Order: sequence, then C-alpha cells, then structure tokens
Amino acid sequence: MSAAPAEKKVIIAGHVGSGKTTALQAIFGDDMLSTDAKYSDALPSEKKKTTTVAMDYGVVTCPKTDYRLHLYAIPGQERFQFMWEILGKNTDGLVVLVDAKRPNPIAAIHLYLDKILPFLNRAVVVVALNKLSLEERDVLKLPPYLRHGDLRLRLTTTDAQNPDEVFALLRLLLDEMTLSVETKN
Ligand SMILES: Nc1nc2c(ncn2[C@@H]2O[C@H](COP(=O)(O)OP(=O)(O)OP(=O)(O)O)[C@@H](O)[C@H]2O)c(=O)[nH]1
Ligand SMILES: [Mg+2]
Repeated sequence: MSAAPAEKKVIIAGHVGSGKTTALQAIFGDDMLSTDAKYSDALPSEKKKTTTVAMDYGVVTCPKTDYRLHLYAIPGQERFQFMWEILGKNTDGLVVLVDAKRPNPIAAIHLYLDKILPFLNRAVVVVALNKLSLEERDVLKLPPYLRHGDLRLRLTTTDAQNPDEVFALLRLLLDEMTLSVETKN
C-alpha cells in the first residue's frame, strides 16, 4: 500500500492584478472556491473587472511529486488585510506573484514583502515575475535568489495563465522547502 501524500498549505500572494486568481483558475478551472466581486472603486484595467475579497481555494496533488497542496490565493487589496492574518496561519509555503510590467517591480517586491511576511513567519518563499513574454523571459538575466533583509528568497519567472507553469512554480517551492529542512538539520 502506498503512503498517503504529504499535505502542505501554500499561500499565493501579490499586489492587485498580479495574477493570483488567474494562477488558481489555470489549474482548477471552475472547480475551486472563489470570492471575486466587482470593484467598488475605479477599475485597475479594462480587462480586470473583479477582485478577490476573501480568498480563492483549491486542493490538488502536484504532478510529479507526492504532495497534496492546499492552495489559497489571498486578496491583493490592503483593505482585506484581515484575511492575510486569518489565512497566513500555519502556512508552509508562500508564492509572491509580481506583475513584471509595473514600474520598478523589484522595489515593489520589497515593499510588499515587508507588509506580508509578518503574517507568514514560518513559510518558505518563492517570488515569481509574471506577465512577461517568452522573449522577454529569455533575455532577462535574473539572479536565482533575491536578498530581502536577512532572507534569501528564490526568484523566478512564470506565466500564471499556463497550468504547466503554475505547477512548475509549485514544484520549485516544494524544492525550496526540502532545501530549507536540509539546511536546518
Ligand atoms: N498578459 C498576461 N496577463 C495576465 C497574466 N496573468 C494574469 N494576467 C491578467 O492579469 C489580470 C490578473 O487578474 P487576477 O488574476 O484577478 O489578479 P489577482 O492577483 O487575483 O488580483 P486581486 O484579487 O484583485 O488581488 C487578469 O486580467 C489576467 O488575465 C500573464 O501571465 N500575462
Ligand atoms: Mg484575485
């Protein structure tokens, strides 16, 4: 009899419009819990008419791994910060999605990490730049890790619209979790 897969809780975070709900929709389709609502303020873009007000949630066995992942995408809007606090508890891994087309994305990552990390003190972190074309990703020379204060966080690119890419990102996060356990031992 094979062993039950290990369970991990993963939070998908990032600014409004960075692609958190898109990433979960890419792997779950309509088969997930979603709490998107129409904006009460001005739309951030004509294409994006809704925003997450509580969470997106789904459970999946990550392909090519033995892990069953509980994936929670949190709201980007700071007015829903109370949900970051509720959902951040006992999180194993954090994926921070970044819209690479926003002005000065690296500075924006650091500001965002300062806000979110206090709610996720144990989590292993991967930061992923989203919304780049394949050509842009080819020429981008990203270092593999980003220094944030005392932390060294895995840095990569992704396409949140592509399920294979989202799973590859989750496998990278699982690899980092394994490395962090080995480093502690
Ligand atoms: N071109 C491009 N567009 C993307 C990509 N990923 C997401 N988008 C678009 O960017 C927008 C992101 O919207 P959401 O996924 O709802 O953003 P979110 O991060 O969940 O935002 P909040 O819930 O408001 O915090 C959508 O219009 C997507 O179609 C990408 O890789 N490339
Ligand atoms: Mg969302």
